[in-house]
Parts: sequence; C-alpha cells; structure tokens
Amino acid sequence: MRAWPDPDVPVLPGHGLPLSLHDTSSGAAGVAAPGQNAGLYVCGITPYDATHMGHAATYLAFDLLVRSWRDAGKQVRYVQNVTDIDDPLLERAAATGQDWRELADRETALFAEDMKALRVIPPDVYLGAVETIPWVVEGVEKLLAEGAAYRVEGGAVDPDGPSEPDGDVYFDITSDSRFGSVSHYDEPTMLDLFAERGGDPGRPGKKHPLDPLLWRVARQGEPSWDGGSLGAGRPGWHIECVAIALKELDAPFDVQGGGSDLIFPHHEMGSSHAHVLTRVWPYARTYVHAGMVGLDGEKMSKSKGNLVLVSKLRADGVDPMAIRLAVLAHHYRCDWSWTKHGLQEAVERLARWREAVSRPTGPDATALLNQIRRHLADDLDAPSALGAVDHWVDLQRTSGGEDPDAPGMVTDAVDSLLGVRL
Ligand code: 5CA
Ligand code: ZN
Repeated sequence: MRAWPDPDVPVLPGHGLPLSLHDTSSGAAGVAAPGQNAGLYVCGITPYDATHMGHAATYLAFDLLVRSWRDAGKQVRYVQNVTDIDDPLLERAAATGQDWRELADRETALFAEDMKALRVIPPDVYLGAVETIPWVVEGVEKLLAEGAAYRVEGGAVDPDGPSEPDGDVYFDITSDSRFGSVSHYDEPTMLDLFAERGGDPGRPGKKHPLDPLLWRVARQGEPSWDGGSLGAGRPGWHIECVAIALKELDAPFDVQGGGSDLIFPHHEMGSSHAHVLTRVWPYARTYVHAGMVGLDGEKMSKSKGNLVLVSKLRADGVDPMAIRLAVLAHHYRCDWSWTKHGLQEAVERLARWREAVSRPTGPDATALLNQIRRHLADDLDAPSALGAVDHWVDLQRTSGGEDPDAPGMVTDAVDSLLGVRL
C-alpha cells in the first residue's frame, strides 16, 4: 500500500535530546529507544469513514515522536497498518449499499490526503490487512501448533440467529503467562471492554469468554481468502497487527502506539499472541497511548456520529496548520474535547507566529530551540513547547531584536519539531 509523500523537514543546528515517554504497561516514564535505531508500530485506521480529529490527534502525537527521534539523530523504522478488512467495514458497506473495497480505497485515500495536509511524516512501511493475509495464516497455524489456539465448532449462537460454520480459530488467553501485563485491568473491566470493542464474550464453544478471534472461516456473502490448513476465511483483528509488526520489526521493538481505546483488548491480545509466537517478552518495550478526543464532552467516534472531520475543515478553508496547532495545544496523553473556540485560538496563534517570523530580525532564538527540544523530550510535552514559542513571539512583538538569523531559526524549529509550517 502506498503512503502519502514525505513533508520537507528542515535539519536544525545541534541535535535533540534522549526522549522519555510514559509507558502504559509499567506506568512509568523512561527513555524510549536509547540506541541509534528506533522501531515504531502505530495502529492504523479502519477505513470505513473519514478521518476525525481523534484519529488526527493520535497520528500527530506519533508524528512528534518521529520528528524528535530524527532530530536526535536516530534511524527510525516506522510501521503502520490499515485494517482494510474487518466487520465494521463490511457492516458500513452493506448498510450504504457500497462495495467494501471501494469504501476502503476511498477512505484510505482521503486519510492520506488529510495526513499530507497536516504534514504528518508517513510510515516507512504501510501495509493493509488484505495484502498480509499469508503472514496471518502462518501465525495462526503456529499458534495452533503450539497449543495456544483452538477451533470452535459451529452451530447457532442464539436460537433465532444463523448457524455458524465449524472452524473459527480462537486464541487461548491462558497460554500466555503474561496476559494482563499491558493493561493490568481486572477481569470485569476486561469483559466490559472486550464486548464494547469488537470482542464476542458470548460465543458458544470458547474456552474463556475473553479468548479473541484469530481466523474467521468463510461465510456466505462475506469476502474470504485462502487460509491454507485453516480453510478459506479472513483474519481476526489483533493477529493482523502482530503478523505485520513481527515481519517488519524485530521483537522487542521500541514503541507500540495507538489511542488509549486500544490498550484493551487490542494491545493486550497483541502482546500475548507475540509472546507465545516468539517466546520473547515484552513484545514492545514501551506502550504509548494517546488520549481520546471528544466533541463537547462526548468521545468522538464513528458509531456515535459526533465527528469533526479533518477533510470537512479543510474543505471549509481552515488552514491545516491551525488544525495542527489546535491539536498540539493539548498534551497527547490527555482526554480533551474539540471546540470551535480552541480552533479559533489556534488560528490567532498561527497568525501571531507568522507575523513575528516575517520580520527581518528578532531576539536570539537559540534558547528557544533548546526549550522546544527539552519539552518534547519530556513525554512529548507539546503545550509547553507552544508556550515557549509564544514567549519568543511576545518578545518579538513587544521589544523586537537584532538577530537576523532568529526569525529563520524559529521558522525551521517550529517546522521541523512541531510540523507547523509558518
Ligand atoms: N484499525 C484499528 C487499529 S489496528 C483502529 O483502531 N482503527 S480506527 O480507525 O478505529 O482508529 C485509528 C486510530 O485512531 C487508533 O490508533 C485509535 O486508537 C485512534 N482513535 C480512534 N478514536 C479516537 C479518538 N476519539 N481520539 C483519539 N484517538 C482515537
Ligand atoms: Zn492495531
């Protein structure tokens, strides 16, 4: 799958600092990727609807990470998937009378346009679930051979419902001694979240209600692919990301990222699948989760329909750099709500910054560059980095300065580290 083009990223004088990140699994902050190389896997979109501000905020958080890592001289290998086959996609396609492939292609292309407009650095490896099905089949066959997976018999799930075929494959969560080590949730919480986020706790024949689907055998009217010894079918969700990550990154890799709605079950199950498959633990050294973005106090989600779309704002003529600033005004780990007021503040901030750097000289900006780097190295504290730029801009607007290099240095620092082109 082709990602979107790379934005230009100015190279800055000096270099960035070791970057500390909060790890969901340990609950503590620590330097992520202490070596020369950094491996990053960020869970990608399920393309059944357009990119909303919540998705954008999550990808902008990891964009800041990639920018800071690169600034610190690291070789970054960034992998992202597209869940281009899954229940929500088929359900939306059926409800709206579209072909599921056309829906996925259209929304994936729109996402790329949004990411490009927001100057998000694309992943180095960008793969769809459909194009990596043989890797999933290989993984599920291995889990079966290890005794960590089992086939479920068919039959009616509820008396009035359709009869399910034999052979869906499920993961046995008790096969992983470390199950629970990512989220640390108790079982009632896990059961609630599992049911809410795509799991099927009530499926008859499972050994444990939390056991997740690995391979869904073909049903009438559903797309399916060759599954080797598994029979024709399609992948479960968690194994999709594990199969891609284990092929494209060495386990353990540095950061597994996504929104906080992926802590459980998605990243918990991924960790367990990978532990059994590789015997290596942890799967990712650091689990990084972005907070949930809402609209007027409610979680923004496709199913609730309360979406603020990046593409709609762009079509309304909002400068993508203002969208970026509106998002970066919130720490990535916070839950927050999108508001018109927040966007208006970002529009005004952008105008102030642009005016300040358009002058031929300004106050020395070396200290500002160091401050931006320091704030970002402290768990990607973008709001404080924006505050540091505000401070330089205020100085420029009140007393000005004589340094002819300063406006250019501020422009480059804001572009390179915050992705905001002035
Ligand atoms: N395809 C899977 C991941 S493998 C998926 O969760 N897709 S998604 O389209 O639902 O979400 C894409 C990314 O946006 C995920 O990292 C998810 O955690 C994040 N996300 C979804 N909703 C929000 C929200 N309201 N606020 C912040 N991030 C969100
Ligand atoms: Zn994922």
